Amino acid sequence: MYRIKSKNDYEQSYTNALEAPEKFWADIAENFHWHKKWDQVKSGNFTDLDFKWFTNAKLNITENCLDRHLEKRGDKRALTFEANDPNTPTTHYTYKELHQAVCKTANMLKDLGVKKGDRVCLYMGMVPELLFSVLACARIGAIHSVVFGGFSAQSLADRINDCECNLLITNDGSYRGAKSIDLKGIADEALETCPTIKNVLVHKRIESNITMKEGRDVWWHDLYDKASSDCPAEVMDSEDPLFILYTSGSTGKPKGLMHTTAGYMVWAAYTFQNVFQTDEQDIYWCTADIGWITGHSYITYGPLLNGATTLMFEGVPTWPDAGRFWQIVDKLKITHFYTAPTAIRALMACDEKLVEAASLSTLKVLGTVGEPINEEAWHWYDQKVGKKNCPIVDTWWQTETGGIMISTLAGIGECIPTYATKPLPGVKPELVDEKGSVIEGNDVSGNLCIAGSWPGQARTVYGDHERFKQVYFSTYPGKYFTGDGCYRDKNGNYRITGRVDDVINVSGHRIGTAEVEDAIDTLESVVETAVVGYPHDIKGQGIYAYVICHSTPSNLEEFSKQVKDQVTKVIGPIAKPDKIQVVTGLPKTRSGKIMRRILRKVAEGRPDQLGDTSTLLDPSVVDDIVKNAQ
Ligand code: 7RM
Repeated sequence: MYRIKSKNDYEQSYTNALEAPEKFWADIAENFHWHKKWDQVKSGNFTDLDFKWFTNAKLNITENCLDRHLEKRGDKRALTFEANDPNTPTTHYTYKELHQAVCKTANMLKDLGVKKGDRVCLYMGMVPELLFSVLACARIGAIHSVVFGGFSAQSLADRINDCECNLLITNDGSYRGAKSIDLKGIADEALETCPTIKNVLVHKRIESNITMKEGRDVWWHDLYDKASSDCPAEVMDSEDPLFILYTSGSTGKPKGLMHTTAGYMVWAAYTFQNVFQTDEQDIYWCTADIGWITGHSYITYGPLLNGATTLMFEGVPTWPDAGRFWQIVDKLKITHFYTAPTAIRALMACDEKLVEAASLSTLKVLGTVGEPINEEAWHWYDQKVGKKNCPIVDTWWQTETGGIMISTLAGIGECIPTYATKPLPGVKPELVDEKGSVIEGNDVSGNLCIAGSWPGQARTVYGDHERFKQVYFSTYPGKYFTGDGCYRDKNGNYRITGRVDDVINVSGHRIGTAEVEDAIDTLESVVETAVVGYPHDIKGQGIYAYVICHSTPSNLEEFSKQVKDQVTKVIGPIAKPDKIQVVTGLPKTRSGKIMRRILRKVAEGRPDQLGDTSTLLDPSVVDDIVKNAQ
């Protein structure tokens, strides 16, 4: 097996992975089921951007998630589903049952004409059928592209069109707390501009009045009940694409990061096992949505590859009340709980009695992901949830990295509030200064880069390898640039300080300032927009938009609502600006670049720290901005 058991063991593994990576990763890969083993463990580099792992090996990831466990764990619970409504009975699927469900789903996809290499878009609520669909795609070699159910019709259409999906799987609607989301209605709107979609497979979750388009739309239950539960796995090459997942960056539209089969599998499995340290009887719960990378790697693939029991929760932390998470922990005897700082901060702001009413005695390990955790939230999590008795793993990673890169290993490493601490074996973090020089030694800060390839790394931006190169490998040639700032303390522990580019992290969701600006600019009354992030007590960062209008709006409140509605329409509610300021000009340099530093300081409420503004074309715009700050 590949479980690290002690601090010494970690140090030894780290050294081995550094000094003899081929042997190190081959030994780990031996634990999986292969139709054919690799010719070479690792090849390529960060200059030619042709890195590959386990070349020419043949496998199917779902055989490793499911079939491989049937003999030893066939009757063990693989998946538990907790519905939005607390009165709905919890459902469980054993490994045998999940295997059958995935095979049936895979056969449905085949009946609809889906073939190896085809792209399938999944726009669904957090229901078991979403997880079945993800694995069904992998079973037959189709590439899944999951789009978070909170995105707008336009965002969905952009993602479908970018990778030319031919099947969309959706729900009639989904439940989220007291609300329901009209997924099929939004999908119908999106599909008006998606010529490549041939069929829509609709799983019924809510009883809503939707229209089924003749010849295009089919009901899940009509096909599922008839589908055979026998579906041999497609034999895939190690570097065949497994999935595409869109994420925002500094510029332009979201990028479709592409992950391939073998490297991703090994990384998801290895990092899950070592960071969380689950035992056979444990019950693991990650509260993310499968629409994000965390839900791919740590609800779906990581836990199942290790034969763990994974919980999927449909609802939200604050409904019917803000004790829901804690009630679920007690009810389902959760041992490992993995959530985002934003959820912790939101629950921390609610009545303490709700968390105190729960026993939480089954918990062994807590985790956080998605954004920097502040000291106060860390201690609340440690005391109120962990009862000072559970290690907290602060896991730093990205959509691009496929799995956890820097984190404490539960029960093995040191837990330091606000620190991700140490890199996983195979990860070489480097701090780099503005000029691109590596900053050696400890007690230093810089831009976080990773020096060489690791198995779980995204291989490209779908359909745009040049953009992949430009975004991640051109700032510091020969290194992968993460976009994050980082501090390394005197003992070599890493603390991620946040994005250093034009990406805002709102409640753990990545939002590009350019995307929000483009959305607002589509309003006819708007000339130009500049968007920045500012510190927000619950969300981590809020969105602040400075907008220049053709003529000053007569009703500012109404105008703000228009702006918010437009962003919701173009991107989705997660990108809605919190503050909107109408301005007459933006602080631009002589070369026409917006000086965002100034806008950030004003948004932060620190107009006293603007610094040097002498290079501005018209420094007087700053006075106006400061005077009318929100
Ligand atoms: C897993 C995920 C990635 C960005 C990343 C960081 C931030 C994630 C942490 C964190 C501080 C953490 N993927 N981030 N984890 N910052 N501490 N433990 O979130 O692609 O959606 O976002 O999230 O800025 O670059 S992601």
